[in-house]
Amino acid sequence: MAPKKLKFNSRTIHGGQHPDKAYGAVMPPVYFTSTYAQAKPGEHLGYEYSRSHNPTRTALQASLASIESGNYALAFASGMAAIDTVIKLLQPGDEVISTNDLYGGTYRIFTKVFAAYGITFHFVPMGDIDEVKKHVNANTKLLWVETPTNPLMQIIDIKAMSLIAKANNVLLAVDNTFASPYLQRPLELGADIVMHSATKYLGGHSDVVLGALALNDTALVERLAFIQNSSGSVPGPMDAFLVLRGIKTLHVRMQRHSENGRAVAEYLTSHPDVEKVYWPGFETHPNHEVAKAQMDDFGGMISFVHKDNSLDKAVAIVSALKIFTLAESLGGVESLAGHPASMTHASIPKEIREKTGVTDGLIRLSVGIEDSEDLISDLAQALG
Ligand code: P1T
Repeated sequence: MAPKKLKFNSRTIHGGQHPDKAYGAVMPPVYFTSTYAQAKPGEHLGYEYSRSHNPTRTALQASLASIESGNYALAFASGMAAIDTVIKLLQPGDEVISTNDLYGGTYRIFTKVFAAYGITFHFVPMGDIDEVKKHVNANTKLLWVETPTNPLMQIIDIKAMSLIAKANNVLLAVDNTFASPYLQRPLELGADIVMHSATKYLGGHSDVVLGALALNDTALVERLAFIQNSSGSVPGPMDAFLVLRGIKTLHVRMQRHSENGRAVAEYLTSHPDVEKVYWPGFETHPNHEVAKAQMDDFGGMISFVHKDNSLDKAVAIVSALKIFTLAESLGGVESLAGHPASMTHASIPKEIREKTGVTDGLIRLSVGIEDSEDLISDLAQALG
């Protein structure tokens, strides 16, 4: 196994990996099997049943742990399955403090699924540290942070959240989907759990749905693995293989996503008909200093609003794009455009999402790794 001390780019390729024991295959075989032969009851080669463990998944988990600077990782059937498992650590009566701007599906599982089991969720502007402190009480068990947030690219100070969590004996989980570990490693900043929709930058090619958790604590990973095995929220071996393959080019892709993100964000800012551009790389971004301190670059996720800020205008722009594909999701090599109000954030009631700035006029871009000149020409023609 490659030493843990390797630098990040090397870890994307070698972290936790070793040639397969059977024939020395450099990439782990896709172990399509549900079960494993036992010589006698309980006497086996470390694998019993693929809901519990699978060698392809094990290889992916070792890679995920390595790139997130953690001791452990667990791979899940989806990002939502990973979130579901974290919340199942809680009991009725427990309270969670979460960002007020977050993926619509996360908001949905919190408010429509787990609230019914007696868990209370507070959605707070976590850029305001005092506001977070105000909501902590004896029942608080978890801080749920998304940074950058989806879709408004707010930046939450992970170190500051970790100080609050530690002072109050509360877990801190960070959804690192938008940044990826190339840009930000929350465990190094004091988080207890890092969560990913690996469907996005980790997979990187829009061909797989998978989720992940990474962490350091042995007792905690045992509890999470127990819940996962009990619920059965595991990915198949082919999906694990695809994400492992994606991770091997994460650093090269993220570098280009960040370069193209800057070029597109600067173009949009200079456009006379664009009213507002949300991208943490701008010095004028309200949390730019925190972003600079905790991220290595600013990535390829951008949201913007046309000066009309209307549903009709947003629909006209996203429908006119030719290189950007109008689609849910993000983080693939190809550029995608989305309309959060009607797509990814439709499950958040209009009055709540509009309060945080997710208006009907908001457009979200996942800037891919094409030539930035082509992406800018496409936006130019769509903006008319
Ligand atoms: O789609 P899934 O792999 O289950 O992951 C859910 C999820 C969790 N966290 C964040 C920050 C996410 O963005 C997502 C999924 N998001 C989209 C599909 C989207 O287009 O925003």
